[in-house]
Amino acid sequence: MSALSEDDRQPAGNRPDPAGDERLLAGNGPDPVGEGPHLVTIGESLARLEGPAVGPLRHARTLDLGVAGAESNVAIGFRRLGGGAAWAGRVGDDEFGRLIQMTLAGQGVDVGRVIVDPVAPTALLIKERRTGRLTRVQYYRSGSAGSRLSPQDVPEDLIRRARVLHVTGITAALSDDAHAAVHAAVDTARAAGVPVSLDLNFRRALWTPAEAGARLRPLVMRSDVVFATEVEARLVTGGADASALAAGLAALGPREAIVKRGVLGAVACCDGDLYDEPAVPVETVDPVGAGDAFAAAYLAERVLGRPIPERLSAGASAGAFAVTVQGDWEGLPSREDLILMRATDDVVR
Ligand code: KDG
Repeated sequence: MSALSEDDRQPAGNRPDPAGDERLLAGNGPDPVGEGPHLVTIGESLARLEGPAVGPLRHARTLDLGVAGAESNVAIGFRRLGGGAAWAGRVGDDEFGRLIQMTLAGQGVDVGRVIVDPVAPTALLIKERRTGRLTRVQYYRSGSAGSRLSPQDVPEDLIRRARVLHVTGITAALSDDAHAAVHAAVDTARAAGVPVSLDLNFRRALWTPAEAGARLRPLVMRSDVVFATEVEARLVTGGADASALAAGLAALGPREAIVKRGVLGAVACCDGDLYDEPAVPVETVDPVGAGDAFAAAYLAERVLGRPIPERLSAGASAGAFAVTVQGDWEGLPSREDLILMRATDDVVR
């Protein structure tokens, strides 16, 4: 079952048009004039500080400054694959807020709907790569500008014209207002026939499993595409293994439920059919951002109407690229990169 038949359910304004798809495939071109971004996402982005090398942070003499944020990572990943993407959120009236806007704009993401909060600061995330495969994260985000996101901040007009709305459980965990903003964005998308994509993205530092389960389950029920790890899937459904969990998620409503399994790949339950996608073996430098990379590539292929196996394959390749590079989004692939990942010989270009 392809997204083309999915799109048959949508109002005419949201159906793919061949010219738009050409522009998407061309990659890195300007956003389609007058169409608005294909993907709209809303959430909190943070300034990111991390040591330059693997090891305890207390021994780092310097810290690298960058940008983090699950939703903005997806926007960048989708943009690198050629789609137009917009990120909406709140940042503080400070240097970190300006860094976030500048970085996303530099990656071609539409930041025209970002709100600069005059009172609250931009949030901060500190990353410690303890080993190549284990990263510890600490937040300084309580009371941040991003956590003050509210339903009034939702860019309804952009969402109505989009091909997909992407939201995550992180934003739903930040505050009651931010949770309401996620639902308001979903309301707008559903009313306009725009597919809703949800990554559960459970963060232990933000809420308990019970709280997360209670708030994420209704969001799953209102989504068309859901991404989760096995642990996250168990917050809202049951199942003996990843396939059963994917089926359990799909039984809550989404037509496409994807359970990501790290080095074991991913399984998906889409319109009742099960799919198994192996991971692409690579050397992991920093695992953070792999899930966002997967979602970005899956959604980029979905918007193009590609069949499920191609969406999953692109997601696995993008996830592999993400973990080979330090940083949450810096390693995200272009279309050309995606093809190279599947090359069987060493490639020099
Ligand atoms: O998925 C990666 C994100 O987790 C990271 O970029 C930062 O949004 C973030 C968070 O809250 O952990």
